[in-house]
Amino acid sequence: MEDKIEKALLVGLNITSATKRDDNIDINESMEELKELTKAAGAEVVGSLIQNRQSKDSTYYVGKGKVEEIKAYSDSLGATMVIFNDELSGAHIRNIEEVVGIKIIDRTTLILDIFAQRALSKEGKLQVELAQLKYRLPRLYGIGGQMSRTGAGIGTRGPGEQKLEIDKRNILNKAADIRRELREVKKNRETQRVQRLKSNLPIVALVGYTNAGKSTLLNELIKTHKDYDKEKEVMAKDMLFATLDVTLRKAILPNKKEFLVVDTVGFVSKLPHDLVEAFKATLEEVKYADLILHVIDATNSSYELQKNTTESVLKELNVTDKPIILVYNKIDKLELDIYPKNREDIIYISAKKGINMDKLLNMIQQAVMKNTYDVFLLLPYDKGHIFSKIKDKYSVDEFEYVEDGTKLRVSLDEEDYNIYKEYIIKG
Ligand SMILES: Nc1nc2c(ncn2[C@@H]2O[C@H](COP(=O)(O)OP(=O)(O)OP(=O)(O)O)[C@@H](O)[C@H]2O)c(=O)[nH]1
Ligand SMILES: [Mg+2]
Repeated sequence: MEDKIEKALLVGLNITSATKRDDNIDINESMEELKELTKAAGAEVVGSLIQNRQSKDSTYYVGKGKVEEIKAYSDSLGATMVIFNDELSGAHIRNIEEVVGIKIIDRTTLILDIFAQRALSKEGKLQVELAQLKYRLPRLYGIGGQMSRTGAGIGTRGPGEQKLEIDKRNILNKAADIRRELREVKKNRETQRVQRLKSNLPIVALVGYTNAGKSTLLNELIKTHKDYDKEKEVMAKDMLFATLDVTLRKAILPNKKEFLVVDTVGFVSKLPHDLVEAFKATLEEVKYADLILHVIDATNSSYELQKNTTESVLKELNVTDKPIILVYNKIDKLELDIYPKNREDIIYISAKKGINMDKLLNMIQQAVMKNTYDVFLLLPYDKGHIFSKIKDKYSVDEFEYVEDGTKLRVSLDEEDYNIYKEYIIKG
C-alpha cells in the first residue's frame, strides 16, 4: 500500500555562538541536503525555515516564538509534517508537536526512514531495525512507556510501529534478538570473506559521500572483466543513499590480474551515530581492503565538507592505515583546466563518461601490486605439495605439465617469492 505523499516543512537551527556550535557546517548547504534527504524519503518539500539563535532553547529547541511561527506557516502551507535539521530529544519533539499539531521528526529519523525503505539484504534490514530501536529507546521515557505517535509515513516505518506501545523491556528484548540474528549473518559473511582472502585477489573499496558516483564507478570498472554483463551492474541513481548494501564484483587490472571492487553505503553529514554503529559490520569489508578509493563529487559546492565527513567516518570505523586514492569524479561537468595536475594519490575522472579510467586502473595496479612478483615456476613432480599450497593461496592463471614437472605462472607475494625463488624459471 502506498502512503499518501507527505508535505514537509523543513526547519533548521543556525547556532550563532561559536562556542555552542559543534560543527562548522554551512546552514544553507545543510538545509539543501535536508531537502534532498526529504525527497529521498519520498516526501515533498513545501517550505523551509531557518532560525538563528545563540544556542538551543531547552524546551522548544528553536524557541517558543519560532515554534508558533512554524505552526502558522505549516498551516498555511498545508504541511503534514515538520522536519528538523538536527537530532531532537523526545521532550523537544513532544513540546513542539503540542504547539504545531502535526508530526514532528528530526534528521536522524528521516535518515533512518530512508535506510528502512532501501535496505535489501537481511543484514542491512536488521542493522537499520537495530538503529531505529536504539533511537527510540531513550525517547520512550517520560511518556508513560507509551509512544503516542500513530499513523503512517515517514518516521513510522520499520520495526513494528503498530506495536510501539510495547515497553522498554520489549524493545530491549527485541534489540537483543536482532543482535543475535546479526551475529549469525555475520558468521556467514565471515566464511565468505575467508574464501575471498584465500582467493588472494586484491580488494579495492569504494567509499565516499552519498551520490559521489561510487556505484557508477563500480559499473565502469567491472567492464574490464571478461565475464562482464549488464546483470552484474549495481544501481546508480541521482538519489541520496541509492546504495545500502555492500556489493563485491570482479574487475581486471591492465596487467590482466583480477581484483575485487567493493561498493559501499554513502556517507552524509550528521549521519546518526547509531547508524554508523550499525553499519560498522557491513563496512568492515573496507577494513579488509588493500586500497581505498575515496570518491568525491568534484562538482558539488560542498565537496570539501563532504570529503571531511567521509574522512571522519573512516576514522570512526578505525580505517586509518590504508592506502587511499582521492578520486575526484564528474569532471565531465567541470571546466577542464580548473583542476590541478594529477598527483600520485589524486586523480580526476568521469565515471559516467569513462574519462581517465585507464589512468585510474594503472594507479590501482601500482597500489595493490606493490609487493607481488609475477613469475613462472617449474615445480618437480615430487613437489606436488608446493603446487597445492600455491593453488590454495593464489589464482594460478596458467599451468602445464612438462617433462620435468609442473610449469605455472603466478603472482607471488614477497614472502612466497623468497621461499620459492629456487623454482623460478624464465617464461
Ligand atoms: N555528470 C556525471 N554524473 C555522474 C558521474 N558519475 C556519477 N554520476 C551521477 O551521479 C549520480 C549518483 O551516482 P551513484 O553512482 O549512484 O552515486 P553513489 O556514490 O553510489 O551514491 P550512493 O549509493 O547514494 O551513496 C547518478 O545520477 C550518476 O549518473 C560522472 O562522472 N559525471
Ligand atoms: Mg551507490
